[in-house]
Amino acid sequence: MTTAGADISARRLKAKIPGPDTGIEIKKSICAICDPATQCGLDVFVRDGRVIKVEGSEEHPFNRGSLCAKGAAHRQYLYHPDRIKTPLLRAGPRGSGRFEPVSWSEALNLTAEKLLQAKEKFGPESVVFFSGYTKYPRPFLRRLAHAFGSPNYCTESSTCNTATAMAQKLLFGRPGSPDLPNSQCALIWSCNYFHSNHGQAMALQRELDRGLKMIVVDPRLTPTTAKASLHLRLRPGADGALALAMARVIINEGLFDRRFVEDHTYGFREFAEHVQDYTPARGEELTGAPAEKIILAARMFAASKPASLVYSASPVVHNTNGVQNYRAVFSLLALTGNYDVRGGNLAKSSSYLHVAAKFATREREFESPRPMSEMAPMIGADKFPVWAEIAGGEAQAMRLPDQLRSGRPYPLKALLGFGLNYRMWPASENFLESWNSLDFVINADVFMTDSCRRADLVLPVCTSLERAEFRAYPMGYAQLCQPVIAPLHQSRPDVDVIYDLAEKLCPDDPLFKKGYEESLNWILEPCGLTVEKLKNRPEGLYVDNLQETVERKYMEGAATPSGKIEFKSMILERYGEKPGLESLPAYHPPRLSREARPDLAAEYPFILNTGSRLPMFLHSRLNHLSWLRSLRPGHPAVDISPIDAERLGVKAGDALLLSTPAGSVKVKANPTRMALEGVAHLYHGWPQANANSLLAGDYLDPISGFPGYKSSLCSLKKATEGTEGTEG
Ligand SMILES: Nc1nc2c(c(=O)[nH]1)N[C@H]1C(S)=C(S)[C@@H](COP(=O)(O)OP(=O)(O)OC[C@H]3O[C@@H](n4cnc5c(=O)[nH]c(N)nc54)[C@H](O)[C@@H]3O)O[C@H]1N2
Ligand SMILES: Nc1nc2c(c(=O)[nH]1)N[C@H]1C(S)=C(S)[C@@H](COP(=O)(O)OP(=O)(O)OC[C@H]3O[C@@H](n4cnc5c(=O)[nH]c(N)nc54)[C@H](O)[C@@H]3O)O[C@H]1N2
Ligand SMILES: [Mo]
Repeated sequence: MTTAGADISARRLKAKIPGPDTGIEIKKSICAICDPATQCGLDVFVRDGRVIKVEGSEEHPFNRGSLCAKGAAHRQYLYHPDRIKTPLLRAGPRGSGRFEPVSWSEALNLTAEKLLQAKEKFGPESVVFFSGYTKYPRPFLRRLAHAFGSPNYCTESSTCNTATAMAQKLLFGRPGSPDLPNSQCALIWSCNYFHSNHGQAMALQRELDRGLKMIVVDPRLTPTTAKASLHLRLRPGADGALALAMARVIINEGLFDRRFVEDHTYGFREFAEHVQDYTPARGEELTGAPAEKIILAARMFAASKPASLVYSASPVVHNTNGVQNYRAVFSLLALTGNYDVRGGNLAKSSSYLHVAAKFATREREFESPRPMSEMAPMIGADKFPVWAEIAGGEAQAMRLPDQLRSGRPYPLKALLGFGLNYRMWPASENFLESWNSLDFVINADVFMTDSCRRADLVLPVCTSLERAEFRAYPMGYAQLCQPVIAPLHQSRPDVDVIYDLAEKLCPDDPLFKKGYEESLNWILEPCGLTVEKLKNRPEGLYVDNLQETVERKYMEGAATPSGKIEFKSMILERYGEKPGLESLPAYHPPRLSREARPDLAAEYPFILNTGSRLPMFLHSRLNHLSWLRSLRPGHPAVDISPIDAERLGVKAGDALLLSTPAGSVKVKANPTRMALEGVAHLYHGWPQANANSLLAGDYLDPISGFPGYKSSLCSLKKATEGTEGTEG
């Protein structure tokens, strides 16, 4: 090469331009830092087996070239010094943090030995299989648990999405998703895509540009509320009261779809009576949203045809009356005949990992090799029978601490976790303490987390850039990414660990015997995709032969006991109208609220609301990255309204002691107009200020078992030198 040529190449290298001269290659992958409805296509720039840059893939239909701050921090995530480098076996007392490296074969043999020992002595149900927020290994982990004979496969979905699906199942029999491109008006009930899902945010923005009207229900001011035609600003947890007040306007003003209600619903008369208590004035009193706005919103929603409901996996159901509240909200779709119609919410079946991608797979059959009836009752079946009946065959992990402590209805002896984060549980420290009754705890994670430090055996797994994983996208797109670099250190993909364990735990399982790729081929057979086809298109492909959208499937009978859409749930009728389990969507204020506990409200005058998404963090998994921390300096912080800050006499960055009856943490004040007066918003996932140490372990919704993360009571006091929270 000439000197000039070498000079140009050096400049091209510095600019990270791919080509033979620079040795930089672009490889296709996906960003699995978020999961799974939020995964962006990635162009990964690789040189000498090292990732030197990441960009969003232009051609990817989900993110169309864009990438959020989290994805852009990929290199720091991948190469972080806290990555677990080898399997580690505890070498001191549990929790001492002393470990010694062991080989993978030792680690897997020991895991199998301990799990089989527990099975032999206490039955297969004594082994718990858990997956944290990571979704891609789930069908394989669930099959492993059930093939082993344990009904105790559980996941982070004990706090996310399942309760929202349950609310819809009780009402419609089958969940649906908003069909925004054909909608005139979207009622966005607690969703802030602009912070939680930038791919969906771009899609929503396209519809707003087209002229979609948007009503947003949210306690805070957010980028979504800023774009709304109407914003209903309610107190957290008051959703049911607001929805019932809107339903009353729609019914009493005759704005409902009479034909649809008469022909296809059950319990309308009782529902219409039930809502009469919720006058607009009472709605205002119970929720804080002005009566005239409640009337306006109801009229606007009912008058727009078709109209859809954008809902979330979490905030509404993170309340102690969450499922009932969302049932009341979804009833608005039923009242207005906007269920399972174009432009309303279309009932769809999930293709893979809860994504309705319009192609058929055998995921369900794969993950359930044995009927639940052949196994012991799952964890939580005693306390949350509705969950056990309709949640889809996962154990309710929020009951794990109690069953560990009591050994009832049967003892639990071993826990195999993939990305288990103990701070996800309310009363997190109590959950940790309950591990004392376990003979063996294994946790597989990317990073050496505090949960790993409490385990007996730690397994290093790799990130999406180092593994092959299959993803489905709602636009009928599918992708099987391939590793763009070899797994770092001795880390391995979760699924490889699962398949190796299957060889030892259920050696006769016909699909495990065939391996991961053949299993995928089996799962994908109905839609004609094969691993080979997918490998040839690492950037992903549109699937042929998508299923046609069929509307009004309820005409042939809804998947409910009555065969109709149920304002009054026949499933819940069987539970004897117990408080919280009423067959009509009853409203109960949050169990810890001024309304329910006036005795506590004087000492704890603020509403505590935890976990509203911040664009640069994701639960517990990114707060150790300095690039992302620099985007919100001074964190962990509590967001409060400037009015409250003034009353408390604090400025941005001042220390505050945030206390509840369950615990206290020290945080910085962050006065912001986004926060509603009287509400303290705290992000979750921080070791130094764990939001979930502030809640009691039984602060759960009686239908779903979901924790009331979004509404309880707290106090805020300016902290002086030496003030300490109770959780480190
Ligand atoms: N207070 C409060 N608590 C909440 C919420 C809230 O709003 N407020 N939200 C709830 C909701 S909706 C959710 S979804 C949960 C999420 O709860 P968590 O499961 O706690 O989520 P993360 O912290 O993202 O991930 C857990 C672990 O997975 C590890 N991990 C990352 N990638 C992989 C991988 O590929 N394989 C394996 N094996 N491990 C991996 C991470 O390093 C991390 O240690 O939190 C719930 N908790
Ligand atoms: N950056 C980032 N993105 C994420 C995540 C993350 O941790 N970080 N987590 C992912 C996961 S697991 C989930 S489940 C989704 C959640 O996704 P979203 O639901 O879109 O996000 P949130 O910020 O949790 O909640 C949306 C809005 O609900 C409001 N809200 C809070 N409490 C209540 C309430 O009681 N009633 C009503 N009506 N509204 C309330 C909040 O003010 C917030 O603006 O985000 C996903 N995306
Ligand atoms: Mo979630």
